Amino acid sequence: CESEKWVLMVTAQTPTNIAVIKYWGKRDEDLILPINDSISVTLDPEHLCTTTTVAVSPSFDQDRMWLNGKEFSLSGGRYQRCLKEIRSRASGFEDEKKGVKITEKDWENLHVHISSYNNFPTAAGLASSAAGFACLVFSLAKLMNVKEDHGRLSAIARQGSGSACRSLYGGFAKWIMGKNDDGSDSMAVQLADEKHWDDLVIVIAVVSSRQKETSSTSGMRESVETSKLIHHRAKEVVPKRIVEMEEAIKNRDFESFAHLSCADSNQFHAVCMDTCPPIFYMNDTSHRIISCVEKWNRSEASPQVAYTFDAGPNAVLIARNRKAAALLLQRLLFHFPPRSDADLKSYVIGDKSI
Ligand code: 2P0
Repeated sequence: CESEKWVLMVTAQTPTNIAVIKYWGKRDEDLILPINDSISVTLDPEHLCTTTTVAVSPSFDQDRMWLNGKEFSLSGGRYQRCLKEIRSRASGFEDEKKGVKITEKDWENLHVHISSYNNFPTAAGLASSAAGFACLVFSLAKLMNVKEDHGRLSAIARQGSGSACRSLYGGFAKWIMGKNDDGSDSMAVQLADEKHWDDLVIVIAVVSSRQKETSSTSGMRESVETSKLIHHRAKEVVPKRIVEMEEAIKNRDFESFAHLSCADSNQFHAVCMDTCPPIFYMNDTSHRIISCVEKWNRSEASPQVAYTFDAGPNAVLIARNRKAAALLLQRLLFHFPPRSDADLKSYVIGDKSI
């Protein structure tokens, strides 16, 4: 490095994604290799996204990270693995005007500072490692001039958090579980871009902002160890659903999309119940939302809204179009009247136009 006075910076923004065919269960905990494929929809960047700035300078004496302005330890294995994978693929960089020259070898001794912000309250129970790791890997790859495609980068983000690999893409993404023991073929691909099915409106109803009692990582470990249903699901059910869901997305077939999303969410929660001891992510309000949507869908000629619940009680509701979304909000406000202004703010609308 010719000069000691420079700082190079890259900023990137990555939205979170919501699985409609769920990832639950690993076959390798260290490499984060799943037992089944999964499919997700990525939210608009304006909502539930992470913005990360990464910087490198010869004057930095160690790798450091800040999350929402607070320093955060980078010592965890998942962060270390992502940093190592990106560093090992770094290329040289030169900017004559700025007097910056970094050779491939220099990256081994240069340290990074990482600052990451979520545009949603971390306490809202929606904090997602998916957007965080996807953004970290993408911004570091840009900073270090890594010449890999999105698929390879997704395989690195996967080692931070499984669901993160799907957030490298907008629109719809599929995480292919892969067959190799080293994880080299376990990566995400884009099924359709964000323009393909832009009628859909995603409404997130925050049922509880409390931190979940069982983390996804330990929950899925316990399911793999104790549930019989999870193995039947991974082998017999999900492979067929993946094919059907890809077809539904390709054809913008909302009826099949809604049927598959709801069924898959319900089976994922059935697996949680089949775990010993059972894991309860949904609560009574979640169940009431399901009943409300099911009843409404059955009263119409075809479904208006799909629901899906992750490892928590919050409802992710996917309306077939803006009209259905407006009716959905009316119904939610009628059945679950807000008790305060704070409650009203909890209706997060995943579409800037409504
Ligand atoms: C998913 N979830 O497909 C599923 C559905 C929750 C329910 O991915 O251990 O935070 O970091 O790989 O990705 C949550 O699990 O777990 C998750 P790790 P992750 O979105």
